[in-house]
Amino acid sequence: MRSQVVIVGGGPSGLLLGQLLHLKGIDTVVLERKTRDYVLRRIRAGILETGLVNMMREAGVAGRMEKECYVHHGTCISYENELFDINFRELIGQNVVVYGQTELTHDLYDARDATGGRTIFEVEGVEIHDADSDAPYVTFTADGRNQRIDCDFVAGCDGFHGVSRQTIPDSVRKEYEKVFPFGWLGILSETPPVHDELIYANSSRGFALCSMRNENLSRYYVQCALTDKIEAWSDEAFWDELKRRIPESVADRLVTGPSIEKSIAPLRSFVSEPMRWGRLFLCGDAAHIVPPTGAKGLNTAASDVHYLNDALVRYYQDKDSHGIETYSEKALSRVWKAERFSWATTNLLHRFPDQTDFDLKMQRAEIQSLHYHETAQTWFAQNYVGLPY
Ligand code: RFL
Ligand code: PHB
Repeated sequence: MRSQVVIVGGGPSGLLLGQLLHLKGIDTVVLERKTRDYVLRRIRAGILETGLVNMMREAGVAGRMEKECYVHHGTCISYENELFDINFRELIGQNVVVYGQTELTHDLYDARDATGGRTIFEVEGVEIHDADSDAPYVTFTADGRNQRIDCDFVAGCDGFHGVSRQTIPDSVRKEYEKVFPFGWLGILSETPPVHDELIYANSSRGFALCSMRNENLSRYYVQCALTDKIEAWSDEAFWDELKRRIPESVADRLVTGPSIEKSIAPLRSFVSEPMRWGRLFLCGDAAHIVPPTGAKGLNTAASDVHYLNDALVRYYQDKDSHGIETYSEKALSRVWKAERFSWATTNLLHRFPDQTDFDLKMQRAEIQSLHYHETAQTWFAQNYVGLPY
């Protein structure tokens, strides 16, 4: 088999790239380790930056999103009972939208089906060969057969646990990592959201987040210990803990109900450099991870897709390889800014096991600065809605 671009990973990065390339007449095959249902069952991101919304439009897959998304003009932060709003519209004239990653991935799979894009599910043993030559190829097993696809380029969109990053030799690759000493316990429940904007809460019992998917689907998180087991968290224990971490006025109107999904995610910051090795490009979680506090994971994956799509289109349409040569540098420049924002918001809003009284005073002062200083709010707003590509 032959394809111009082999995309390893059928998550949002791989699918969005495939769709954008298809519109420019560039042929792709997507290789996905899981089934489509499995990919669509993963509950992940909920907040999209304008840049990603615009890319969905450019890819011709924004129809349902335009109808069903919720525009948020700001977000709320709380510290114990103090609650304040950071109004993006007033500060910088921009917004974000609430539209689940599950829905976005669904739309991208539907579009891929409609355009006849080739996707091979349940592939095993993917290996990327000769990525540092002019003739790379990918081997894998699917339907019980060993298969090979020859290609011009490989896009490694296979997430943090994928094979693409590991294909880059240790002598070339450098990884930067910070593991936070806590996780997020998240639940999804068919209840109305407690507020019309998200609430990021810092409390003496730890961080909490009130988020949502639609008017009868809420997503809530509480900071938890890395040793916590999901079975030990009953729904009742979750709701009790959440109520204690958000302002009383908010807790009083919280509607609780049975969880329809419950999971624990560890928090880490991670970047692997470079993001290109010969004809292999890393995109999204394959190259970097952010703690979810800044809502940057999917959005940063999207900015990688933007740079890579641009590079490949210039290569095929204009025989110009400048975009390819500068992909890693351009993508990483934006990645590190998203890393910084996610790391800073994580430090600002969580309680750390070794935090001293001094550290707590610093955190408090920083939250007050965000509450009362327009410059601090503007910085937050610019980063939250997403820095320009
Ligand atoms: P994905 O989504 O992990 O997709 C990678 C795909 O590759 C497949 N794969 C392989 N396929 C073939 N061969 C192999 N060897 C393979 N190995 C893996 C996998 O099965 C999978 O289908 O990476 P991608 O596409 O780069 O997308 C990244 C986003 O999923 C991620 O950054 C976000 O979900 C992060 N994130 C958030 N991002 C935001 O921008 N806003 C948010 O509000 C937000 N909230 C979140 C989040 C992530 C969370 N968790 C659980 C980590 C909230 C949470 C709780
Ligand atoms: C979510 O709704 O899942 C969500 C929203 C904002 C975040 C992280 C996760 O910062």
